[in-house]
Amino acid sequence: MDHPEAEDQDIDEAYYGLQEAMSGLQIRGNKEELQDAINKASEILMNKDKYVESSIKGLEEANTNASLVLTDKDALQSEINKALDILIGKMLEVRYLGDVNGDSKVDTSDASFLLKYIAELTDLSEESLEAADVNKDQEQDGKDVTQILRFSADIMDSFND
Ligand SMILES: [Ca+2]
Ligand SMILES: [Ca+2]
Repeated sequence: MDHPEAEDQDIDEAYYGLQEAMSGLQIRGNKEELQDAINKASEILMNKDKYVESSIKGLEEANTNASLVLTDKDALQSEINKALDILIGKMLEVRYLGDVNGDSKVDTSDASFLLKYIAELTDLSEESLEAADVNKDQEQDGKDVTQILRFSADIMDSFND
């Protein structure tokens, strides 16, 4: 123990080396989930017409941010998680055009919800009204019901045919 200080320094160096190695592990955070979410979000964004416009607001921005994190070699796991949370949150808000009752499907029950609204038997939320206006003429009427029924019966692939 002639040079106790030198020894301390060695320990310090070893400690910092370990810390660096550990942050190195952190840097190689798992990006698989993020990649999956980005793929799904990109698919939605490529088929914007299928969705209620206001429901995909903010998705593009969240997807762009997530993509930046994905390509950032130094991205920490915490940053990856944050980007993933935001992106998934935005995707949960996404709603199909024609999905009047908001159950993530477009089928005959959406047509009957809309019929009840037209007959003034029920009220619909702002978002449901936007989802109901499938031909985007700013009105919820029989034409939309017909299109939803045709869509449900697979007679049309999208509301833009
Ligand atoms: Ca539905
Ligand atoms: Ca309409």
